[in-house]
Amino acid sequence: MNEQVKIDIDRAERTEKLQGMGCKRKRVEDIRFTQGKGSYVDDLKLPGMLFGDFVRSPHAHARIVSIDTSRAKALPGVIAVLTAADLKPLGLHYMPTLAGDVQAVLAEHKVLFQNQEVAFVIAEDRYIASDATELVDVVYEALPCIVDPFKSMLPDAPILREDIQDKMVGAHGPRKHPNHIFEWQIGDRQATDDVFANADVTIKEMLVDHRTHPSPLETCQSLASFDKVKGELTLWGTFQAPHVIRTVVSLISGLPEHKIHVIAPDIGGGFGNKVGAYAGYVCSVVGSIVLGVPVKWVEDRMENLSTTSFARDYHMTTELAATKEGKIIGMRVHVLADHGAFDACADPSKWPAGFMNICTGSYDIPVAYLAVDGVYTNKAPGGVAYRCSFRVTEAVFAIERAIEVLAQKLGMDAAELRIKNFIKAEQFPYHSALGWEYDSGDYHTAMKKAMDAIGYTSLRAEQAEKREAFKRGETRELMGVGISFFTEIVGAGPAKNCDILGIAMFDSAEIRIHPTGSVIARMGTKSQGQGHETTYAQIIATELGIPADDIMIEEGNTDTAPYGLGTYGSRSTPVAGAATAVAARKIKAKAQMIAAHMLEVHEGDLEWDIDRFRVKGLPEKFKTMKEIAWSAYNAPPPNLEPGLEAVNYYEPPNMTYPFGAYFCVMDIDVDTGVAKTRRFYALDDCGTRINPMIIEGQVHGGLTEAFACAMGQEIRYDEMGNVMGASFMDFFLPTAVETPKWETDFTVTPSPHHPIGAKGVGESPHVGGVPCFSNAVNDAYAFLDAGHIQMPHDAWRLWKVGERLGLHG
Ligand code: MCN
Ligand code: CUM
Repeated sequence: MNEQVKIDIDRAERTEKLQGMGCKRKRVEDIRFTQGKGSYVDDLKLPGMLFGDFVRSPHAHARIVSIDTSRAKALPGVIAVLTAADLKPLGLHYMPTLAGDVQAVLAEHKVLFQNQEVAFVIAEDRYIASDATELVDVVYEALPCIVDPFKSMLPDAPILREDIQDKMVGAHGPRKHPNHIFEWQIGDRQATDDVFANADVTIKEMLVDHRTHPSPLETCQSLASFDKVKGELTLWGTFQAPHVIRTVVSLISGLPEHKIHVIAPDIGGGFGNKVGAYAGYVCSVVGSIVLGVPVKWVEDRMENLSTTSFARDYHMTTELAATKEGKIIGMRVHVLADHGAFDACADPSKWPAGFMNICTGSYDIPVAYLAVDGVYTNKAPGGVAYRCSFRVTEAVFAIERAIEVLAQKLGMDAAELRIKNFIKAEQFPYHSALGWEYDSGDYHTAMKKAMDAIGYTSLRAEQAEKREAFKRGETRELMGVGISFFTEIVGAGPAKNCDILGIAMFDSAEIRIHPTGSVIARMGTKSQGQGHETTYAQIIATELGIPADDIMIEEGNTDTAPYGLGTYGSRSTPVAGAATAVAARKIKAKAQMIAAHMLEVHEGDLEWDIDRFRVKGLPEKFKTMKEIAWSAYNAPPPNLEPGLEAVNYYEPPNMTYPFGAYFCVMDIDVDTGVAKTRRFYALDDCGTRINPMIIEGQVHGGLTEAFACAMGQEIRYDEMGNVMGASFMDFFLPTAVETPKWETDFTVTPSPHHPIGAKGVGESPHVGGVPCFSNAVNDAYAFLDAGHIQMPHDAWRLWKVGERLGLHG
């Protein structure tokens, strides 16, 4: 074997040992998860711990005439019953929301949605607490309610929020009606109107992204323990953003922030449901402060589905203008956003409609205008949840459905229309009409790869034949080909436009190398299943040449982790992932000085080689990172402090813009409305890929949730404001039986501004998946002049489409 081959093998072996970036490293957290050894909030048991449960409103809108807690208090085992009257003297009957509104912790004079929190019973165990909630006597006087957001701002609509009815300027400007929350506008209205007035072809469609819910396996929960002697509060909870919760608790309780210890242990799925602050958290804290013992609150499934953060409920009037050749020349969108009874959207402060203005999508659209009106209704609050990237789900749904509607009007193939309008690779960084700077992309390459993989041309040929056969009465099956080419915007975000409660949306990493060369690293983010313990270690492994197995990642304890804004909006990789790389590089710079001292050469004479610094031209003279670590504690160079650690707070210069090309082939039985997904192909480009296996897992999960939303999931209300989908009897949660098989693929277009070129991926499959399914369904019926068919596409609704089109004979 010649010398070079030996060197190559040695380097390959050393690289493999690291299990660094690009490696399909197995998820280290799964060892405990698959053995049932995870530690969740409900696993925590403290001495003397009590349990809280809510009395909830049966009405969607009603006046509270009286609350009598005496029967409940008399039940043995009941310790206390809190109502708004108890919280009011503490100033805690309302809490601030992340959207600049206030939300009732316990309802005072009125209830505004079904299952709203009215009283909090604290008892010796959960069952007693639950029994006692039925003994709290509340007298209500029902009021007319608003379920349809289009009726919110009618002149004679009942005023929902009497607490702010005189406040005609909200957190985001003037309010047009007492039930109006905000109007948000962006883009050049006049120029857009002019383009529409003169366009060859225009389309206009009301696209509804219906209300749904993330429904993580583990519901929202908290455990508060107040130490009266030390004046310290420890709060365990299902928090996607533990530091933000600490700050919020400090601001609303008046407890100094250093005396609040927030801990998010293992979390059984978040999906955006665990970003906001909930009444249950506040009540467990107040309960513990008042009683001096730990108080736990654990939501049940119905409470989770009907009260904590819902998703979507965007009613989007979407218009496109184009030339007759199919060049899109303008976009105009008006959104009516149903925010429920309180504006508790978890958006960055300046973005009341999230990043909805990414709605020009992957296309080079010269002018656009977007206006969003947020309104109150008698429904649960929330809105930003469920793999949404701050309303990018809605934005992508709007553009990807609209482009199909336009293709149909133009009589053009939907893939061809997309390709014709794509932003070209050489246009990046691309400035969109609605204000974003897309960092990088190569849409044409991705689209071509996807079309070849799915066999697009032959699918269309097969579809044409099937349509003819259907018309001849030879088959009762319709075939749809769904396409979605999405552009995401993740990694909130640059301080110039992203903050939460005034705190800039940076994130952080602290890396500490121990004398023996093993590592602990702590982040400001918090995994809920995304595999952070596995993947951050891979970044460090590659950057510092230390095996990932020697690196422990810790998140979720605000006492030990550096301040960070948490995990949502697929921001962990774009922001904390960048912080990790930068902190590692700081360590590496110091390590180089130590290595130079050890090898008695000048720093500039050293070069990095996988896991060591070696002397240029003398590869046999080297010091491994492990050796350097020992030296850092044992004999650091003179004038250099001992130790080897670094922290970085990373403020991203821009967002990252992942993208993808998705195709779905669907067969629908017109007589039953049953839709079968024959194939689903997803090509994702998230820049540099840290762990391809975790990415694939993220894509599988996100697509499964996209399938759920598009094909059946819904939080529906009847005209009385009764929530119809608040249990898994009614709310569609796909199992392995219904879930299609996923085909995944990728291209790699690194982010030019991210230290390792990585973009986020966690939400992409959901963002791209929902319109892909809906487009497949719509495409199946398109040749029958069905018009736009609204989601969700469950069998009952598709059967009704068949009825409406007279297909059932
Ligand atoms: N990753 C990678 N290479 C990339 C990008 C990401 O290997 N180029 C890996 C990351 O290292 C990380 C995972 O993929 O392990 C997701 O990373 P990222 O896209 O940065 O997203 P976050 O970690 O910030 O996760 C948030 C995102 C959101 S907002 C929702 S909602 C969602 C999602 O993640 N909720 C989830 N995926 C989820 N997956 C699980 N299991 N549970 C949830 O609650
Ligand atoms: Cu919008 S759901 Mo995720 O951002 O936690």
